[in-house]
Amino acid sequence: MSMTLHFHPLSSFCWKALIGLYELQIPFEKHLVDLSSDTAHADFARLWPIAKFPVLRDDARDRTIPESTIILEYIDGMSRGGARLIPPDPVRALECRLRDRTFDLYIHLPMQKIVGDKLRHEDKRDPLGVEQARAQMETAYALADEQLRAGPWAMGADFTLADCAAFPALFYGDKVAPFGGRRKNLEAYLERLKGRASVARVLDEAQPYLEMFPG
Ligand SMILES: N[C@@H](CCC(=O)N[C@@H](CS)C(=O)NCC(=O)O)C(=O)O
Repeated sequence: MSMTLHFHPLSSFCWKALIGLYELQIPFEKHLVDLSSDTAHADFARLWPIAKFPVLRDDARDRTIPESTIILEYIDGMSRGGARLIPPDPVRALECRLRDRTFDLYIHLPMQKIVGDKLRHEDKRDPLGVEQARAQMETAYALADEQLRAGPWAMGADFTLADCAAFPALFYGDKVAPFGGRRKNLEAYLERLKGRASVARVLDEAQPYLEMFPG
């Protein structure tokens, strides 16, 4: 097998890549990176100096692909059955990428900011940054809730890159900045996502690690 995903089962951005890999049924191996080990961190940083996972290594093509969105763009079209994560129509493809960016930048990253802040020593906390992160998530929740009025998926009938991005952002987002009871479309969408086979598999595999989540 030529492709290896360097990952951690609790990492939300790894969930995004895994959902896409499972959706397209791409064969790959997993390498769990324990960033608390200096050696593992150094090895990983040699692969991708930014040292954030997921990173996909494709030995057959001698390519190293970091960044969850880029990984999903890379594997799109590799599936045997021809399933795609990006709509073929260029206008819809652009909208799909915009929704992917919106989930990542305005829900997922602020969620990480809030979680990261909880992990800091009290005198290193950033209350203003956390307040801004919460406000940004609220704005993005409202936008996504409106866009999901029709559903069932972020781009309508087909499951796409935007849904891969949505699940980890909303799953962890709802834990640190709950939208349940307030954003009905988003709430129903999160439940639909949990029922999707690729997502259910990711959640199942993460189960033993979930209690480590500090949010
Ligand atoms: N923009 C990146 C974000 C990746 C990211 O933030 N990964 C986190 C885990 S969810 C990570 O590697 N954290 C470890 C660290 O920052 O040391 C992507 O989409 O892949």
